[in-house]
Amino acid sequence: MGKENNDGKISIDEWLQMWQNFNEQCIKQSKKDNEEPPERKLPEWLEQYIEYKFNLYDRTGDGKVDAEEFEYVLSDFGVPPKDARCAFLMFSCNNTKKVDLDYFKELCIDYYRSDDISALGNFITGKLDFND
Ligand SMILES: [Ca+2]
Repeated sequence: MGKENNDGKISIDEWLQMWQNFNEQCIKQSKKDNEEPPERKLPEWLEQYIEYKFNLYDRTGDGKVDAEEFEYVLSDFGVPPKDARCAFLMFSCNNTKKVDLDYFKELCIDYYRSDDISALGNFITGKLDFND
């Protein structure tokens, strides 16, 4: 898992290093086992973290996250309600997608593993500006 500094945040370098290590592990592993391609795999701790996040968002515990829940939880992280709502609309495809744990996982895989800046998973943090 990424090492934390005193500010409680993982630095970009640490984060990238962590993924590089993980990718190398996956590639080694998939060569050995002849398994599925490593692109969509997540480390065990991250799967657990995603479930934890999902449960955090799903305040009513009904197995899906709605815009109000998303907005409420993100406001704790300093994300403006307008941005949170907008991000929710993006990754829920205008509220046509039910944001349950399976879909949330898919989004997270996009977020963590995709280089595509337009991948919907990039919106799970509620951040709309990727330039900082
Ligand atoms: Ca809910």
